[in-house]
Amino acid sequence: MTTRLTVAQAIVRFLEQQYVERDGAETPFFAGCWGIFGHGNVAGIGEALLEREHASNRTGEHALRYHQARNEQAMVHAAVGYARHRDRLAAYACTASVGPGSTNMVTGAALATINRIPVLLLPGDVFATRVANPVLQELEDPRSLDVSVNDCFKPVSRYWDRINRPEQLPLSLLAAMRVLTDPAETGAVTLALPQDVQAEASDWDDELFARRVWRVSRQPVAEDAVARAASVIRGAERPLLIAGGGVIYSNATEAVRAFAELTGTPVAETQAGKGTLPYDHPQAVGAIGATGTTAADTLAEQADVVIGVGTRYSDFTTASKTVFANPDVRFVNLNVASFDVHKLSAEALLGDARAGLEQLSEALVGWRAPEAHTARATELARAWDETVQRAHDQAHGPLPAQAEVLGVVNRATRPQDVLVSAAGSMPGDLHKLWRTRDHKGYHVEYGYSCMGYEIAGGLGVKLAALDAEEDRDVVVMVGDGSYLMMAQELVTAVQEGVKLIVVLVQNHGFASIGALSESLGSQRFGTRYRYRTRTGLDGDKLPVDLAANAASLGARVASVTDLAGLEKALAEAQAADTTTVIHIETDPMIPAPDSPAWWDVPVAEASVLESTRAARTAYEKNKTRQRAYLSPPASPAPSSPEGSTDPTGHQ
Ligand SMILES: Cc1ncc(C[n+]2csc(CCOP(=O)(O)OP(=O)(O)O)c2C)c(N)n1
Ligand SMILES: [Mg+2]
Repeated sequence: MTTRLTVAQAIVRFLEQQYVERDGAETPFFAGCWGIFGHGNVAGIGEALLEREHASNRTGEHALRYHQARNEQAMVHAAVGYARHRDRLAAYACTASVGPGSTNMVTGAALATINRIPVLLLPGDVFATRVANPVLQELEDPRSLDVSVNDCFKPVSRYWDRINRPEQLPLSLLAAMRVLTDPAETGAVTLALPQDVQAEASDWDDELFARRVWRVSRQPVAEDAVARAASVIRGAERPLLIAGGGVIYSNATEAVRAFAELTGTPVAETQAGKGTLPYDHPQAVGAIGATGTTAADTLAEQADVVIGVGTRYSDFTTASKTVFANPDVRFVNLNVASFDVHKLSAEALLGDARAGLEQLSEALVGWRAPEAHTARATELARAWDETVQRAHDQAHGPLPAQAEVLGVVNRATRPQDVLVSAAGSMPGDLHKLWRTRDHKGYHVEYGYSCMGYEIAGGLGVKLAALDAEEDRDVVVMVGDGSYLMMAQELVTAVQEGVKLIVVLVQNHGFASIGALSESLGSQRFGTRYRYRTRTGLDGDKLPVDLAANAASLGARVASVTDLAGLEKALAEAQAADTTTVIHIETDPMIPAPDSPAWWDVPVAEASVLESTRAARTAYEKNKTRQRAYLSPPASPAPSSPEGSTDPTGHQ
């Protein structure tokens, strides 16, 4: 049997029938489709979504839900926020018009791919038939008419294709689904859709539209690898486990806790892995790396075996390859992606985080880290928590410090509420200071650290919580710089009746880059929002009123001047049905308690500025601490039963 549909209609029908299954639970993969229409998709994907909305309204059948956004980059952020909160088991498609609408999505694509979060991008493309070319917004590359702006998606997509003929579609759709649902492969998937092809009809085999279930099975780690890793860990005196985002996505937080309690290993967390253990678990030592706690970073410095689970070891995690300072340090990595599992010359445990941790726990029965090590980790964590408390209670004036604002928000929110942030001084402060009490309670996008993710990403998280029927407030913390870059999805939150609580921290510029700039000798140049004078951008503060701006976008707004006001406004926002923006001004010159670790940001090697020359001297000293971690895995080969290690069974 066949059905006659356009390419766009076939895509929508196909997407509606894709399901994933993990641990026996089967759920639809696509929550819907975000879109902004233009001539490149209005009568293609746009028409197809309209037909399905009509059908759904008429008969109640399952159809792809359409969401309107204000900006294509932001709609990809919303899609990513959604998919991350759903542990990558559900995602969105995003349709954009040919040209600028499409390239607006490139940043979102990079963000998705870097964070390993699935999103299906459907940029419109120029006519495949080329009869009327060049069309409005066409690139016209004189070297090849086969090039369009959508080629920009290639390096930021895990799968990229252009559908030039209807016959090509089925295989590409299946390839897209394979990548989107594979935890080792996932990221942005781009199917560029020429505007004429979207509207072209074909007779499709009905099997294309049959319900299809993609199994996300928990790949166990090979037994010989488990045995090797266990022998390395058994030799450890100062082990440290690092929990990355893969722990959360794999639902392996309980397995980490069991492993930690069984072996006495302390647990540190990356940005994406934060929340793996509640902050007050005796073996939780908090944030690792450049924005790490004194507890985690001290333990990392001395660790002889580092067990990295579901982490890609970004420079923030490794403090630019300085934080693991023990000359004999060895790594054991558990990761579903081969690309990540071999990093830092680790003993490689390729497989699912939960399955692998269970295997490792079994292989380590009877072994514990020295009691003194476990007890010391608890002590160090307690000392850091006292630092956090002091930062919350510093009573700085006349304007509060940002750390105090975080403290009030942390106290006012429930354990299950989700904190969302992405760029500026907030992620580092939150990584160190936020007391996470639920494994989905902390959502900071720090793979791409993209200014503008905050509100759009928060909208996606809230949609995900609603779809999963979870009672969670989503609290977005955003700086004035990020807000000015991309605040407009507040309109979408209002349109969708989706409630966000946005805490907007006004400090008149880029405080984070200001502090970084100063530490690197660049004197906060270009980081304050000030009027131009004869000497530069060093006049009075700009007269922007972000509270008025938020109100103009339809949000409830509370403008507060102190912490008591913030507390009251948060309580009112929690009681409200609609999105609230709470505007508070802070003192940008008061940093959060410092992390002991370093971050490699190059300083000019030659300069007339004394501040730069001083910073360069410090830089060169720090550079000498960097390590390559090239020492090959040194574990013994496992002893095999029957004297054979050949997996094929041949002697
Ligand atoms: C899209 C984008 N552009 C530039 C940067 C570099 N950057 C990182 S933080 C920052 C300033 C953020 O300002 P704001 O949101 O006010 O936060 P604050 O630093 O004041 O806490 C900049 C420019 C970035 N991360 N993302
Ligand atoms: Mg700012």
